[in-house]
Amino acid sequence: MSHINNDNLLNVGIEACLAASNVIMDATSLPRASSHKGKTDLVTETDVLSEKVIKSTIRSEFSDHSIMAEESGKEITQSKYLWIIDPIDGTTNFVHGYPSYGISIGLYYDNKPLLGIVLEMPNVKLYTAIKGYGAFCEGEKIRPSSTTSLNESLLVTGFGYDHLENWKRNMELFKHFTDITQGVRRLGAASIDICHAACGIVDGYWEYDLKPWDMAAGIIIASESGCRITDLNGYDHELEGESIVITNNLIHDEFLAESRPYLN
Ligand code: LIP
Repeated sequence: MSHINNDNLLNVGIEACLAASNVIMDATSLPRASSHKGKTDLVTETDVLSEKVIKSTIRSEFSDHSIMAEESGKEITQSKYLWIIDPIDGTTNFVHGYPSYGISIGLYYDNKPLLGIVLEMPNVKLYTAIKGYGAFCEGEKIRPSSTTSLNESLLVTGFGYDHLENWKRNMELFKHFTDITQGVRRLGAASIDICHAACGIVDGYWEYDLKPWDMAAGIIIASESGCRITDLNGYDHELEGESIVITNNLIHDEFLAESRPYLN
């Protein structure tokens, strides 16, 4: 299987993202009816339509590629290319009109991260990265912050829909880090939170129980900007792993040390 030009792959991904963003922006002036996938896990017709537009744009160029998408699931082929799609990350925010949601499209080749695209909305900002070529926001190269200690840091986290052991454990972490930092935010869209760490708006992010589509693109953008990424135990992060920690690297060891007493 021949390698496809990375710029071509990125351009098709961006085209898919922008087409879906039109669907989402058009929907913001309409009532946002939602149905429940779980107690607090919402889905809207706009999530489904955004996903259809992204998949048809990708399929029109790469009909044989594999796709994993939040609403329609997996379509695995022989291809080594796997597109991992979240059509609206931060759906709860979108439903309520809270201004932090976006589109996340990651591409993996042979199970390794290749490129990532996150479109932050409604204040539109496009984050992109190709493995080995750095990370960009609106075409400008991005770097993480240079904050060196937790007591000077602003962090962000999130809470999953299943209010079980990890959710309770994260409430304890939230309390502890709120106590020893300049603050912890909970904004509701992992892909946006991760891009904010990648460009230095926050100094670190952590979360339990994310789905691959919440973080696949963000992970590539954050690692290409120079962030450090592990799980909460300090081990290499895995897309199907239980937890993720992304920092500017300078506060990472202190963050892990402060987390340790709260981990199972
Ligand atoms: C959301 C994530 C968020 C997490 C939520 C949910 P969704 O994704 O972006 O970080 O805290 O539980 O998983 O469901 O809006 O695509």
